[in-house]
Amino acid sequence: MDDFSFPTQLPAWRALRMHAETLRSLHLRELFEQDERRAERFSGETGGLFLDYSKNRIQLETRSLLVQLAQQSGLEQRRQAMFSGERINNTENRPVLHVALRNRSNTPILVDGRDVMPGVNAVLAQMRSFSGALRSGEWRGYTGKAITDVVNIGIGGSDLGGHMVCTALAPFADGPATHFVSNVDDADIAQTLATVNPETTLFIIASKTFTTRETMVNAHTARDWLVAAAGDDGAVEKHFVAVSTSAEKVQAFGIDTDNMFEFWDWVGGRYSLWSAIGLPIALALGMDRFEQLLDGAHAMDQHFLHTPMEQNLPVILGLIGIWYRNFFGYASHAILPYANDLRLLPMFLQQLDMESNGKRVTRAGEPVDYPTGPVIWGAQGTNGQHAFFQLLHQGMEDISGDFIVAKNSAFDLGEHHRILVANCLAQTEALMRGQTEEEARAALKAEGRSEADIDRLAPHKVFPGNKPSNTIVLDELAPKNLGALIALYEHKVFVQGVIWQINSFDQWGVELGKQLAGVIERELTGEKAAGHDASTQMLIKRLQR
Ligand code: G6Q
Repeated sequence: MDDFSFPTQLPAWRALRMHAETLRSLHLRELFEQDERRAERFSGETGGLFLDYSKNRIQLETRSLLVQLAQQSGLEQRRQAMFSGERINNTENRPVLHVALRNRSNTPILVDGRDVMPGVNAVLAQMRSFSGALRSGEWRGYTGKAITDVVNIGIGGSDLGGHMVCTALAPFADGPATHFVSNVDDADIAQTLATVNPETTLFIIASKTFTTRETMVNAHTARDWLVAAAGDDGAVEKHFVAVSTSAEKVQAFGIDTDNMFEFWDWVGGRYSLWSAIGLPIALALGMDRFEQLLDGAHAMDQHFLHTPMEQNLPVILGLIGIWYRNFFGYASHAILPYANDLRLLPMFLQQLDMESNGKRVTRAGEPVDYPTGPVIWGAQGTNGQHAFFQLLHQGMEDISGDFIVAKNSAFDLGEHHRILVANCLAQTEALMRGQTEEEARAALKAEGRSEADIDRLAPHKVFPGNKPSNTIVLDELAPKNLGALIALYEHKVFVQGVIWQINSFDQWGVELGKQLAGVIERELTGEKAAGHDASTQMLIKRLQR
């Protein structure tokens, strides 16, 4: 399986390089003019998601060459390897099985000859019974009151997914209010604790390892706060639960393992919202809706597994990303949800994509000589239009984007939703078409400007256009299609990692800073600082208290 040839040596890569030359000079306007069936040729649908990728700098030949690249890269085999529990995370020697967490068909998935599904199902059952008890008021705090607020304490993968989904599905929430504390900055926990009541608050300590410094410090602060209010630590068992792979560490912290939700080392942090890390989602929305989220992701998994590549949406999105990154030199990709409740999606996808594919050696450890993961960033529309869209339209960077919009709104207040949708479509069209100097002049003339004004202003009103985007349309923003949307991106990232021949499932880059922080933390308390560069040394001195 692991015979590493660089993608740049594959025949399809060479063919794509030549093909890119013919497309470089073609404007998207021309591509639309040349083919009146372009929109239908370059769009597809699955699981309540419609993808229009026709506003990309591609032709039919591009798609078929990109699919050949995927085939020559061994995508089918590696996809099979992931779904069947092989240890594809080779540097940590682990399988990668977030797909097992939402394997609603319940077919066995074996790791070392043992089916993981009974364990997955047992934790789902535990989540169902706990969320039922808490939401119904049967589970009570230390003074006998029902729980009204849930504070999730976790960071990175143990924070972003749950936080994003709870925000995205807020209109469906009918349980306790959820809060997310992640930053070690005391401003985060202090401001959250100021809004909740110890008698009615449940803390979820979410940490795969149960050693993450930020999470442990926040967890201890929360525990002290509760114990101070309750008068003794007997209250802890009613107000603290843990989600972790380590029963010993959970116990050492003082949380009863009866109140612990297990997950497994084959779930990567940034892929873990489908596990008990999703407990805040189940508490806020109910277990039925959490399972709808899983259903949507499972449907996307099946689509990814079984659909021919040319119609396979995660494959297509991944390949288009490769096309711009490696053949046109685009360095960044924007995530632009036209749905206010999806405002945390750019941040979530930033971790998913950048932590997975921000790599510089192949799975075998050989340095790559081609660009890998792009910078992922973005914000919700229409807000972004009034902030950074200027650079998308007229700046010197080439940036591709994904626009995500729902057909229906959960609120349906008058004209709001129509205006939102109109802006989304207008932006993709404007980015694609641009505005020629001739058009700019005609528009100025129509405004009644003088010839001198027209000469002066026209250059500023030229938009080059030819800026590519994908548009993803959801029927509505609901648990099932949100599950499908997240899984779509997970598999897109997987596809790209396979083509770049990197390990998308480790994150060694996070470690170096962690180690150094431990040393500096001691030095800030007064221990003599040594072995730093002059800049760091000076700053330690300045920040010592
Ligand atoms: C995700 C990363 C990282 C991780 C956090 C929290 O893929 O590994 O973001 O989730 O560092 O780790 P713990 O869950 O172990 O506290």
